[in-house]
Amino acid sequence: MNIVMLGHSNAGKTTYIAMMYHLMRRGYGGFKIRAQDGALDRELRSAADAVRQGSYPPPSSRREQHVFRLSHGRRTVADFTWTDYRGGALSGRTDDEETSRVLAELTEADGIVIFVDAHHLAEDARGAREVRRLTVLLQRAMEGRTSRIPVVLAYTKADLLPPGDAWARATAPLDPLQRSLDGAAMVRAATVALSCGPRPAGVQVPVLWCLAQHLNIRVEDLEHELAVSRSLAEEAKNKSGLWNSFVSTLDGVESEYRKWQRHEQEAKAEAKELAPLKRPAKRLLTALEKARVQTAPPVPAGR
Ligand SMILES: Nc1nc2c(ncn2[C@@H]2O[C@H](COP(=O)(O)OP(=O)(O)O)[C@@H](O)[C@H]2O)c(=O)[nH]1
Ligand SMILES: [Mg+2]
Repeated sequence: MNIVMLGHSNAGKTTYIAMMYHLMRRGYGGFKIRAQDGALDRELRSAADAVRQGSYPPPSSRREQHVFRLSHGRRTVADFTWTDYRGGALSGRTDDEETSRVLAELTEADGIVIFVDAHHLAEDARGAREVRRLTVLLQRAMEGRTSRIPVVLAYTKADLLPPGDAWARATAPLDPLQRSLDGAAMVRAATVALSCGPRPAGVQVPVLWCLAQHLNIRVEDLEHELAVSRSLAEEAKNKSGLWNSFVSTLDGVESEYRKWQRHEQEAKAEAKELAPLKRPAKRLLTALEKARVQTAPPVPAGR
């Protein structure tokens, strides 16, 4: 599975990965995340140590893709990639090719985390213009989706926002995006306020929301597949019984029956593998909902 992280440069993406890794390496709700690659493990841990002391990573413009492993207890749940997408598609000077590339990436992703700099949005009127392009791109990508997807809208640098109406200024430009995410049939949306620094908050929500929802969606799809193949197998069997009285050769019908039976067996085997994770994933989503509400930006009146 692939989670795509999308946001303008300086939004806090690199910082987030380091902090997320630091916290998820210790675990949350029984789930843990580890990099199998030792060099990546060391790099992220030392970056996180620095961030926790208030020293942020230097800017970089590499397109990065990290491979992580999610586990629950001693069970490996899944390997996933975390893509730091920083194509020029978010800037005003973009061409059609770059736009199609980011649209394809978003359409194929299994989870999307959108990073917006809350402090910049609250303090600088230019921020609103910058996120408009993000909104349009995301709306287009969501229109093209045929399968369900978790999407997190993460407001970064929440620690820098003063009390008062700063949150209303920061969130107002993203109101159209928030509304369309909430209303999109294929999207399971969450909004979170993030602080990465000496006092981290909300950090586990983006990554775990994506992973737990993805697991949940897979379990639900499997249950549906199982029910469908079971009833089609049954139907094919009945049909063969009926045909039996008319024709003597039933090979074609029987193979139809066997085909659906095989589908059923396959779905059953995968469902059995996922079964022990069903409850932990549900519990995790409940815990995340609480963590999210505790850190969520105050919702402006009238929304
Ligand atoms: N106060 C505060 N500053 C942050 C936070 N996250 C990032 N920053 C600042 O934002 C800058 C850019 O962050 P970075 O992770 O490199 O952004 P990227 O370009 O999206 O990867 C950092 O150098 C920090 O100064 C945060 O949670 N709190
Ligand atoms: Mg970066």
